[in-house]
This record gives sequence, structure tokens and C-alpha cells, in this order.
Amino acid sequence: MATLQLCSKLSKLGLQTLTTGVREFSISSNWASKSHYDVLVVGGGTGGITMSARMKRKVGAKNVAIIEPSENHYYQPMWTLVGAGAKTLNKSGRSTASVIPSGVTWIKSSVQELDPDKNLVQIDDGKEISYKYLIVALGLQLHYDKIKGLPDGFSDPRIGSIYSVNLVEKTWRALQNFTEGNAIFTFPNTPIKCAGAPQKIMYLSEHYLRKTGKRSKANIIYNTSLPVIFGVKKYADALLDIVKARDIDVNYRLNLIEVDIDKREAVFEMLDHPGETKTFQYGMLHVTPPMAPPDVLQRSALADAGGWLDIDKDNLQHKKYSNVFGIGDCTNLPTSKTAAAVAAQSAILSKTISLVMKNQKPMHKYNGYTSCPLVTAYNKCVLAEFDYNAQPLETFPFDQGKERRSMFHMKADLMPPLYWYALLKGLWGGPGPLRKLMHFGKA
Ligand code: FAD
Ligand code: UQ1
Repeated sequence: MATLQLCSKLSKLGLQTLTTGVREFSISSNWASKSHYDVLVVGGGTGGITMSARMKRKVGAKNVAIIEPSENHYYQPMWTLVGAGAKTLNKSGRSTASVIPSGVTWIKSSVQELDPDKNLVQIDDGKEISYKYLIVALGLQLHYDKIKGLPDGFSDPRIGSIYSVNLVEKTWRALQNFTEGNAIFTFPNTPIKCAGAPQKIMYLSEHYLRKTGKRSKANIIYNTSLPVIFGVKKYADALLDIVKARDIDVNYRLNLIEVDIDKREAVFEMLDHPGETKTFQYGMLHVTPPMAPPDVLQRSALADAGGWLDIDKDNLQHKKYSNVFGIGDCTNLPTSKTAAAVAAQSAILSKTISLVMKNQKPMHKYNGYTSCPLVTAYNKCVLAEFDYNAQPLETFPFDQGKERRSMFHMKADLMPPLYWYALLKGLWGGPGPLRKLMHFGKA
């Protein structure tokens, strides 16, 4: 029955093909009898699957469980290319069953409460699961609902968003159907994952309109809540040259607060002029939604004042609960939230947990490594890589501030297999060793 409902939901989303090739096995019988695990991972996205693979090697599969409600796992970085018609959505997803390391227990449920004082979590049916060590990898939540007129306004075919599995294909349709007027791309007033993506989809859209002869009828506009185009000066300078060369308008400190689909208007608050707004007509609108920590985390004792998981920025151990650790978008690590960051974090976190398990002090330090392949055309990319200090930390021995075809192929063709066959298997801890090799031991 549940399978039937799921299939019907998936087919409504046009995702039938994702269910093919699913590794069949019984989930509920696996965990119904056991409710304690040495290592419990909450969230089965990039960070959760990666850490469960690494923990399986450390403590054995039967001692690891992962709580994740979704039937499908997505390689989200591909959605930028899906939104521009360069990849299909189908290619970005696999069944969750197929990415859970074999032998690790998948508890197909949502975490409802985190109770670190009792070392347990509560799931959907009120059942409690206890742990010795907890790894929190809950990601973040999207808040289209914080924009007046959305999500209902997505009924307008001119509006898209590459951040949601349900809207990414619609983004490509909006781009194809665009005829004239303002093509507006937004950046919200909250931390977001992959802070480059809101403008990557803009560069691809601009290139698409050029290729199809519609560019002269379009005003391309980037309205961002930030005071800069990108947080690292080297790449910001490169991007400013690109927007100038491609005749793109950039407006800073504008935050989308309302969409009126009848008038085809997008209303922005002017962050430096409280109470004032600016309204734009749109022919196409790409929305990057406000984002926030998951509710279950926000209301737990594990959160900091902003609701993010409160962990040590060097070793990724919780600041108060020494048997709790975190990785990825749900954390308060002061770096840009990306899968590349998860890769580097996973290597450090493994070492931290090994030492904690031996009652030793964690000593390995995460440098904040993160990366954003800034796709600037259908065949070009600026590969931004940087650390906690917003200083470039580049892998390759050439200037990555330049648009390059090679970096586009790295993003489009090399990264997906690296993700599925190395990162999710716990075998890729980021490009640190490669960087040292490329720079002959200097970096
Ligand atoms: P996620 O992978 O989002 O996983 C969180 C998991 O937690 C989900 O599976 C969710 O179902 C689960 N969960 C949530 N609530 C609960 C609950 N209550 N109980 C149990 N489970 C729960 N990164 C790059 O490195 N390079 C890129 O080019 C890039 N481009 C991107 C482009 C786009 C459009 C997007 C959307 C993202 C991009 N990213 C990129 C970012 C990258 O995908 C994320 O940073 C990464 O997936 C974070 O991993 P995570 O495990 O923290 O979160
Ligand atoms: C990376 O490690 C990673 O995670 C697998 C990404 O996410 C898809 C990236 O986008 C990038 C750029 C890296 C860094 C890898 C190299 C080889 C520079």
C-alpha cells in the first residue's frame, strides 16, 4: 500500500524512472527489534551517507544506523545544470536504498526529537532509538513560504527554482518559454547552501538566451541581499568582470519578499533603507528561497542561538555534548555550505571520532575548505576554492580565477562519479592531498 502511494506520488512528480533498479530489502524488520546503536547518523543526505560509510569501516555495519525518511537521494549540485537543460533530473537521483552502505541499518523515518541528555532520539511513531555516538547531518530547510505569494505563485510558468526537486525542471521550462522583459535572479537574506548557485543559473540562462537569439529582448538582473557579488575577493573581481562583459545588472541589498503573479511583479525590500521596497516586472523569475536549520534541530539542546548545530569549528565535535558530532549544512561552521565542504569535513570528523572513541583528545583541524564551481556558461567555469578566512585554497597549479573549459568538464563530468563512487563510499576527503601534490608539497 505504502509502495503504491509512493509510486503514485513519484509519478506525479515525473520521477518514475528513479525507482527502477532499487535494491529491494526489508527495512522495518531490520530495525524493529533493535533500538540501540553504537553510531547513529541522523539525515541520509551527502553528509549522512558519507559518514555512515566511514563509520561502518570503523565499528562494523551492524553497529551503525541511519535515520532518513526520503526514498530518493539526490546529487543536488547537478540541479544547476538541470535548471538550464544541460542534464536531466533523472541523472541526479538514486534510490536511498542503493546509497546506504550494505549492512548498515536504514531507519526509514523522520527524527522528531533530539534528546542528547538521555542519548536518544525519537522518530515518527514515538519510538526511541538510543546511541553511544550521534552524528547530526540533517541539512537545512527551504522556506519558499516566507515569500508572500509563494509557494502558490509557482503556478506561474515564468517562475522557477533550482533549489527544489519539484521546481528544478520547471526552471528549464521557464527559461525556454521566456520571450522578453526582465529575467530576475534572487539571493535571499539568510545563509544558503551553495551560495554561488543563484548566479550560476543566471549565467547559464544568459548564455541560453544568447544562443537562441533572444538576448537582445532580455534584461538580466541579479538582485542580491548581500553587499557583494561573492564573499571571496579574488572570485568576486572575476565575476564583476563577467557581469560587466555580459551586460547583467547587479543590485545589492535587495531581498525578495513578495511575488504577485497576476501583475507579474516581484517586490524586494531594500535592506539598507528599512521600510522601503522596490518592485520589478518579470518575464522570468528565479527564486532562491530563504533557508533555515531543520525545526527538530532548532528546538533541541544541540542548537546555537540561531538554531544551527553548535559544533567546534576545528574538530566538529559538539561544544557541550562530547558524544555528538556534526557535518554539513545543518552546522554552524563558519564556511560556505557545500558538498565539497562535506568531503573535507568527513575526513576530519572521522579522525575526531576515532580519537574520542579511544578516550583521547581530538587534535585534527578542519581549515574551513569549501568549493563552489561557478559555472559561467555552458562550457565555462571559475572554480572557487577557499577556507575559513575567505582566502583562496586552490587545487590546481593555474589561476582558477579565470573562466576555463577544463573546469566546466570537471564540474559537469568528473564531479558526479566522484560523488557517487568516492564521497558517498567514504573514500573522498576533499582535494587536500591532490592540492599538495599539484603544488609540490607547498600548499
Ligand atoms: P543534505 O544533503 O541536504 O541532506 C540532509 C538530509 O537530512 C536529507 O536527506 C533530509 O531528507 C534529511 N532530513 C531532514 N530532516 C530530517 C529529519 N527530521 N529526520 C531525518 N532526516 C532528515 N555543493 C558543492 O559542493 N558544489 C556544488 O556545485 C553545489 N551546487 C549546488 C547547487 C544546488 C542547486 C543545490 C541545491 C546545492 C548545491 N550544493 C553544491 C550544495 C550541496 O548539495 C549541499 O551542501 C550538501 O548536499 C549538504 O549535505 P548535507 O548532508 O548537509 O545535507
Ligand atoms: C568536491 O570535492 C565536491 O564534492 C565531491 C564537490 O561537490 C560536488 C565539488 O563541487 C568540488 C569542486 C569538489 C572539490 C574537488 C576538486 C577535485 C577540486
